[in-house]
Amino acid sequence: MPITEVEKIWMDGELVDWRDATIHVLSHALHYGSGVFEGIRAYETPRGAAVWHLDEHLHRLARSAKLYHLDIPFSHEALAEATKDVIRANRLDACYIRPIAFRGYGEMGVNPLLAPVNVTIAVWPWGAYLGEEALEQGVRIKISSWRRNGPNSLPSAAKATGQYINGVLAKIESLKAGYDEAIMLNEQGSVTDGSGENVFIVRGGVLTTPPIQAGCLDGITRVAVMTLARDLGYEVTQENLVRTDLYNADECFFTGTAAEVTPIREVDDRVIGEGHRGPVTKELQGAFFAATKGENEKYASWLTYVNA
Ligand code: PPE
Repeated sequence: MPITEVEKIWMDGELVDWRDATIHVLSHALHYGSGVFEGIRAYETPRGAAVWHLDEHLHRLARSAKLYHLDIPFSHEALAEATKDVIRANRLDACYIRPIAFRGYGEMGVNPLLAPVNVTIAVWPWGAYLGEEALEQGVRIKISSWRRNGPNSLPSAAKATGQYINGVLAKIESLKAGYDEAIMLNEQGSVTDGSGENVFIVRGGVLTTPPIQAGCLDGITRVAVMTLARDLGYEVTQENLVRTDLYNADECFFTGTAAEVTPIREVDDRVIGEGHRGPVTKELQGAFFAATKGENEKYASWLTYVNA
């Protein structure tokens, strides 16, 4: 998806011009995938831009960094302020936010421990991840022939840049085969997640999503949607799923910061439910967007106002 350029990027404590936010080709992270990152969104609300679950995202960034012994030279509070600053500097009402902490320039070789750590936060307007029409019509997905990296190889508890090369394989395979997105199974054959989304099914009015131990990212949208669903009176369970659970579901959908709540209308050429967005998915999408836009006071604590 092409990037929409804005004016400023926060880089190691300063706001720099978009074009000046560059790094050296011998940066450690480029060669060894030694970075940790987040994907966050800010939404337009009647009180201006508000960041969705900012603290949770920064906590997950810290957990990812801990796994790789990467010391982020900025506090949680400093990164939260920087996020608000860069949104204000670019005068954006709604945007995607990409903080990344990575091993920079100065050392070569796999050992990352002596390389400097750089931190940047970029923001830009980013529409619907899988296309605007996907939010209503749903997407067609393929179960990938590539297995998801497991807890003792590249642990999905961390959101590290190098780990995404696993999802890149699955995504390419699905696109070349004519689908919109992939879902990966783990080595045991249980469903994990998409290349950039968690997955839910609806069966007889009950929502089920794989447990994070299956090998999916501990998605922040996943947790928010579980809460929204329970608050709407739905039973929600976390259970291992096999591919036929997806084929036979009444409804199926993705969640993610970028993907938001995206219906899945086909899995491996099997039509799910009526072949378009189902009623439970629609209701959850409505609840999700109402919360992101600050229209539901119950979830006010999920938003951090940029101009508070
Ligand atoms: N699984 C994966 C593998 C994943 O990358 C994401 C986020 C999720 C699940 C959902 O997590 P959360 O955003 O916390 O609800 N993917 C991010 C990056 C996508 C990209 O293409 O880059 C995102 O949605 O920001």
